Amino acid sequence: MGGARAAAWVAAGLALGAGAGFCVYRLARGRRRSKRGLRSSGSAEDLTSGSYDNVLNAEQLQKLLYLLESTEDPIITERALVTVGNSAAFSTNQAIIRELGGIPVVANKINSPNHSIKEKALNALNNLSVNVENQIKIKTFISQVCEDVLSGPLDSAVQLAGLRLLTNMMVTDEHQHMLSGYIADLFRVLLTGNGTTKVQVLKLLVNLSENPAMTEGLLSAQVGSPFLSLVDGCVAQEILLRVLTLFQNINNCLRAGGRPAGQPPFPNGSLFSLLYGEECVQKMQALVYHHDVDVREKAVTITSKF
Ligand SMILES: *[C@@H]1O[C@H](CO)[C@@H](O)[C@H](O)[C@H]1NC(C)=O
Ligand SMILES: *[C@@H]1O[C@H](CO)[C@@H](O)[C@H](O)[C@H]1NC(C)=O
Ligand SMILES: *[C@@H]1O[C@H](CO)[C@@H](O)[C@H](O)[C@H]1NC(C)=O
Ligand SMILES: *[C@@H]1O[C@H](CO)[C@@H](O)[C@H](O)[C@H]1NC(C)=O
Ligand SMILES: CC(=O)N[C@H]1CO[C@H](CO)[C@@H](O)[C@@H]1O
Repeated sequence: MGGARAAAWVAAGLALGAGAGFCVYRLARGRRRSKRGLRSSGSAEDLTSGSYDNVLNAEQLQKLLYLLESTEDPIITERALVTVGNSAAFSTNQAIIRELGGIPVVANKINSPNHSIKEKALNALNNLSVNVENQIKIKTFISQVCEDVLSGPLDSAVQLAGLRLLTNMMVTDEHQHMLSGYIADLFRVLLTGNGTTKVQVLKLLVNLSENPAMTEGLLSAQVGSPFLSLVDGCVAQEILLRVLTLFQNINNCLRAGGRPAGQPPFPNGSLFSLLYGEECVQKMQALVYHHDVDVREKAVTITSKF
């Protein structure tokens, strides 16, 4: 029995508690021993170590999902979510988990008040989301993920996990419109978050900016003048380059839409008024002399089209 299978059996055994479960647990450990030699580790390490080989079959996945649905124990919930997440790194399992009705079971755990469980549920959904059909099921929960990401503690593991999930969900145009109501909030997290958070929000915004249907929503977002602090030579390259790409994509969409910059008028403090304002023009011209060649090239492309 592979480690992952053992882990699921152990999880099921823990949940069932009494006789049968215990036998399952013994079985799992016994097989493990015979395969890999004597090990002193018990069930807990097996489930959380991530060292097992991810070959749960449908029956075992079903047990795991049942466990997830029925247990009240936060530690078992967390471990079951991690095991589902690891299993979902494999495309066959992504389909099996969906077919077993597992996506809502996992997604319901993002309601947990326990941040550790919330994060593990988001991580598992993240792995499950690399599948078009799964995305259709997961999109039901997008608004809730947005609420969690945007109102949750800044730079927290939950926030990052949620941002990664949203990024995965938006790699095609299909579900992007669902973020329309949250764009100003995303910019707020962009401006207040630390470097890791900034990069993750920018991945998402850069993807949205490729979609002409999102251009107006992006340009009208009230971001405020602090946004311009990101258009600056001293900003880390991985952030600066993404900000420039965002600008470039918006430019391209505006031109492709046959709408000259300046139309329609967006209010003061909007992304539009900042990107196309005098201060930004000056900052962009300074970036033409930046030490990084990629930054220079993007700045040249952008300023040549002002
Ligand atoms: C949250 O869950 C973890 C295990 O996943 C547990 O250790 C912790 O005590 C839980 N916190 C609360 C407040 O229940
Ligand atoms: C998700 O999949 C990746 C591999 O694609 C794996 O490294 C990770 O541990 C998996 N699990 C979770 C919970 O994210
Ligand atoms: C951002 O904050 C998180 C959580 O405190 C931390 O793990 C991460 O390393 C921080 N990133 C940077 C670039 O400081
Ligand atoms: C925008 O703000 C500037 C000052 O920052 C002000 O001079 C200008 O009148 C404002 N424009 C509008 C349309 O409110
Ligand atoms: C970072 C990221 O997810 N980028 C994606 C943005 O969207 C395009 C398709 O429009 C993908 O190819 C990228 O991988």
